[in-house]
Formats: sequence, C-alpha cells, structure tokens
Amino acid sequence: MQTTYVMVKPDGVQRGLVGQIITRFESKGLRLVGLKSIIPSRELVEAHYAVHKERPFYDGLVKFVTSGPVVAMAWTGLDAISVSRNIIGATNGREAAMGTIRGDFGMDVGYNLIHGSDGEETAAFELGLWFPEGLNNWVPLRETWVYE
Ligand code: D4T
Repeated sequence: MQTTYVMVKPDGVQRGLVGQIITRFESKGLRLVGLKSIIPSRELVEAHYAVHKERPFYDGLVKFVTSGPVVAMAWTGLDAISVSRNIIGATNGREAAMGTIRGDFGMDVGYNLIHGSDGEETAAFELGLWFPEGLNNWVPLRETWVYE
C-alpha cells in the first residue's frame, strides 16, 4: 500500500470542483486518510515547490497557490501514487486525456486544478510537510470489495 499527497489548488476550489474531484478518488477505491482546507503560507508552498525554484514559472506558481484556500488530501491504496497521477492527467489541461480531472475540467498549465505526488520519496516529503499532525489509520469496510 502507498499513501500519496493530493491537493486541489486554488482554481479548483474557486471553481467549485472540490466535491467532483474528491468523488473521483473515492469512487476509484482509494482510502481517504487526511483532508483539510487551508490557505497555505508562502513558506509552506515554497518548501513544497522547492524543486522548481530555478524555473521561470516558480514565483507565479507560489503566488497562485498561496492566493486562497487549497484542499490538502492524503489517499491510500495499492500503487496509490501512479493511480492518482492517472486520475489527475497530464500537466497541461488542453493536452490531458478526457476522463482525467485536468482533461475534463482544465484548459491551462498554470491553472491545472490539482497536484499529486510524483514518486514515493516526494509523497513522504509532501505528506510530512502538509500533514505534520499525521494521518488517520483506518480501513474502510468497503475495501473488502475493492481488492480481491
Ligand atoms: P503538480 O506538481 O502540480 O502535480 O504538476 P505536475 O507534476 O503535473 O507538473 P510539474 O511538476 O511539471 O509542474 C509543477 C507545477 O508547476 C506549474 N507549471 C508547470 C506552470 O505554472 N508552468 C509551467 O510551464 C509548468 C511546466 C504547474 C504544475
């Protein structure tokens, strides 16, 4: 089992897509182990996107993600990291496959609605950053019918 960090960005919250986005992860069979709505500090977002510090879009990205509430989530499941990346879709909404969140709802690279960890190390780092209080340890009864 893996746990991944997923975040609805300010554009997804402002556009009222939080419910539809959560539904996709929930109905796929992933287990929700952390959820909160926060307006993140600049410090937190800078740490989250530290790998992009030298990229030309970094300053705009930090400004965007600190501009309003985000919905921070942690989802657990078998291969949860790649499964979540598939649910999310390619970075640019105009190129993302239909049926993915970005493909169905997005038109832009910057305003791309949602973030998902891209590997096990990143997931561990991001979960520690956004959920220092820890995650809920539980197994939903329905999981009996999710995995054979
Ligand atoms: P995240 O990290 O938000 O899940 O997105 P991706 O994993 O799909 O994409 P990424 O790491 O390449 O980019 C991180 C973040 O930066 C924004 N961005 C990216 C941007 O504003 N302009 C750009 O040209 C690129 C490449 C979007 C996602």
